[in-house]
Amino acid sequence: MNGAEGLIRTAVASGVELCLANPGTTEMQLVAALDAVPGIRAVLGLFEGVCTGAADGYARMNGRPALTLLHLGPGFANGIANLHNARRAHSPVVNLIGDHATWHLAADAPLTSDIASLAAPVSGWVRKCATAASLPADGADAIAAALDPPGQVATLIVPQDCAWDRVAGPAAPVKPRARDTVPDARVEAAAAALEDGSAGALFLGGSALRAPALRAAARVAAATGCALIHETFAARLERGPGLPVVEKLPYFPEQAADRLSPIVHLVLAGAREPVAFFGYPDHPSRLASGATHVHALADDAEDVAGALEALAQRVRAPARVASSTPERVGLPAGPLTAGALGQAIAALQPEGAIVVDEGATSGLAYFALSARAPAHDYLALTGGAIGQGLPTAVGAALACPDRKVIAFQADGSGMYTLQSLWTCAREALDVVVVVAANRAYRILQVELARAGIAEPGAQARALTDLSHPALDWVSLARGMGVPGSRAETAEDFLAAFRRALAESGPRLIEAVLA
Ligand SMILES: Cc1ncc(C[n+]2csc(CCOP(=O)(O)OP(=O)(O)O)c2C)c(N)n1
Repeated sequence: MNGAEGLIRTAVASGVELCLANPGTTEMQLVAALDAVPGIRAVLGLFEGVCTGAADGYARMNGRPALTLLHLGPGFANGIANLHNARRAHSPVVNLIGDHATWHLAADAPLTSDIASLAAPVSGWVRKCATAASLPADGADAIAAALDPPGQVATLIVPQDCAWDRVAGPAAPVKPRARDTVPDARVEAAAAALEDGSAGALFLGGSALRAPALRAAARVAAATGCALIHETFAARLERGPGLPVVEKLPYFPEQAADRLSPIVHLVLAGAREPVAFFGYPDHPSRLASGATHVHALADDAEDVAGALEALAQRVRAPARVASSTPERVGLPAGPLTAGALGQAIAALQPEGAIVVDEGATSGLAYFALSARAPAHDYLALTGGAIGQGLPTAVGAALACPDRKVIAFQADGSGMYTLQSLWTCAREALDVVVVVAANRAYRILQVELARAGIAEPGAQARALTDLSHPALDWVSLARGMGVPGSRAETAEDFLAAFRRALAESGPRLIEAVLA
């Protein structure tokens, strides 16, 4: 077999089941190998940011890496923003990037570029395959590297001659490293801090937002009275009956600092110490003041759930705590404000939904309103690089074909990777896209005001306005094979959302906000 087939056979043996691809000439052997070897579903994305964001969403829901198949430096570069988000989400992803044949690089043909330099900032592991003979083992190493706790982006550059030259066969899968156990001393220190009678909080992130860790955290809270707060942008937060309602740390630094200021002991589990999203004059980067003692219980690469369980035992927590019961918010009526939109989604989202929130300013109300909705997963924009929502919804739907995916999508961010809609249609993905059409880069208008620009000039207004011309999302969706409708009142939206939830396959609702 050739190197490409050896690599794909290795990937199948390693448990890989999905390849999100936008290939070119240098990937033709790899494309052919996806047919020669059964076991990997190949899904075309019409822009590389769709492929990389979908790999992120898939990993968040499935825990296993998908392959991306990308074309040299420029193709990879188109996928970097969502790999940045994947890196922040600690998602395992394996990028396969075809490159020119080793001997052709010296010719400096038009598509030649320094791929390794492009890959480095978003990849925890980068290797360029040297010969066909090593390609299958390089693939096994890449997959194990992606799964290295807590999960990371691994990038394998595959010169085309390595893909077409003959190899002896596939390589054996490499066992990924296990998470390290947290030393007792840290559990002890966290317990002492939370039991000393002053205000304490567990600050949760990464794998601490998954059910087993959340249940242990709830028990710690029951025993010590500590608050449960989670990082502002969760890769995957499990919510629902049996799980505690966890507060989200506010986004704006003043509000976040206010929330943290009464806390004497802040214990980190799976999260790093919170910092401001941006630097502002006269505001420190750290959100906790000098009066708050920060204790690191567990890094996300460690056994966070085990550490929280050990902490629960150490503080003699009850074996179980009364859990939240599902509680639906009422139905909104009248003008379709962002609040009404969030309320409508929270009121109707089905049990088992996966909610991908790139609603930006329009999504703010939804989070609290859905706190007691039936069991669901909530996925946020981890790295601030917008254009993540629709691709992540694609990946979540590919990972969980039996669950309804709701993509709560701000319009400006949605335009970065709207080609995702075509992949939804082609793969018949069960995704309901709700576009919060405020026809503005609203957050940037807020930031202009925060920067003291009370009356933005014509250019500043133009650079934050999306209303001329207004985007016609129903037509954009139709053009990519997704049926859509437009809602202008809460009642309109409720009717359209009910219909979309009752049907299967992709649907889009443009919610024109009041
Ligand atoms: C890749 C990338 N490009 C640009 C930005 C800067 N940016 C942040 S928010 C934003 C606009 C968001 O508008 P929209 O998605 O419509 O949400 P809204 O603020 O209106 O709620 C932009 C351009 C970014 N964060 N990431």
